[in-house]
Amino acid sequence: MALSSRFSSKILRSTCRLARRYLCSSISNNNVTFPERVFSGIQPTGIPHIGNYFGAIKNWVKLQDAHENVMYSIVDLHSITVPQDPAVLRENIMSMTACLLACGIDPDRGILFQQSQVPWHTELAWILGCNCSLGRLDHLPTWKEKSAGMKDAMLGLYTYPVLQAADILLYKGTKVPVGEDQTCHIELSRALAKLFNNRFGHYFPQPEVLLTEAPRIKSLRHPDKKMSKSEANIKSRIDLTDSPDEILQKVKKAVVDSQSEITYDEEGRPGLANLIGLECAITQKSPSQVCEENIGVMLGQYKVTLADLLIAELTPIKLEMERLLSDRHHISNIIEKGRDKAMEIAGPNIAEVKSLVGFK
Ligand code: AQP
Repeated sequence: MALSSRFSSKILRSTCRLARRYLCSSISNNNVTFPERVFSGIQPTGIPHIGNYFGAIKNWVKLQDAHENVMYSIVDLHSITVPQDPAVLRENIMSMTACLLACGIDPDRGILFQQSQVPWHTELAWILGCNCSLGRLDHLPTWKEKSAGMKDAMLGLYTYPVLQAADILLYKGTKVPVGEDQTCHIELSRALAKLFNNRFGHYFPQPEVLLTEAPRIKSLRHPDKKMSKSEANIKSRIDLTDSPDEILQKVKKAVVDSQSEITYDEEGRPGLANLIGLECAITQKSPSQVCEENIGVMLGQYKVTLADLLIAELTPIKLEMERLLSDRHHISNIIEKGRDKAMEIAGPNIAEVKSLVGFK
């Protein structure tokens, strides 16, 4: 009898707990609308190139005007999914911060912070990872591409999309500006948010992709591949710190076909299409407009005009970056303030997540 009454009161308690959880989740389902928050990140794996700039950073600056809550993270935890030299990584974090500031990211209007300084990204990644089947990660193209040439690919490289989901969800990010190649990762973030919500109560928003309009900038040496910080050949990319002469030389040497007139054909003439895409990214013209304006212009001459446009766009950024990097103390202060602001949002969120999971 005593046993059965203890048993029934235990059932009653757990039923109440379930009912409370259900009521809470249904209240949040019905009444909680998630405030809009834009979240994105960039890896400190080197000096940003014009692909990062036109594909992401320039758009981030615009988003500051259009949205009230924006958060941009220097995602150093992601960068160690491939080996990094500690001294170089330290330097890259400084230069990436300077670069974002020089491009126009304003730490007073949004939050600019270093991912590893907020310890809860990895904590939430673990919690989300415990709800994520291997099958969800196996097919992701970035994993397939990056691990393809590796003898022993590392676990971090495989699970980094889960960390990316944690980055966004830790702040209840609702809008994620990314290039098309990243959309499957945001899909994963949505799936992991849903799995968590179904199991523990409606807590996370479903983050949405904010597709960047800018084209994928291709390598200047291999126009079939995207421009990348980690490509060994520095002639394959134009870094934001390149001098005017370096820019001119790299554009002049960009791989194109042997025809000399200016026409736009992404598949047939990928090298030239990439260069025209760059002009469009700077001037907001359409490829057909660029071709019309360049009837009768020879390719060599077109390359020089494009280099001039790039030099005019990038030189003020380079100079501002140099100015900022001459006062490292100021940059460290900005990183510290960013951490504090990020922790103010992330702290209560991770506490609630832990409570929902049953850690407290
Ligand atoms: N070539 C590109 N064209 C357009 N957008 C690009 N992005 C990167 N390359 C191009 C966009 O830049 C943002 C930050 O990227 P990231 O540094 O976090 O990682 P990534 O995409 O892997 O860039 P990299 O340069 O290729 O770095 P590594 O070599 O370290 O992997 C993202 O929004 C990305 O879409």
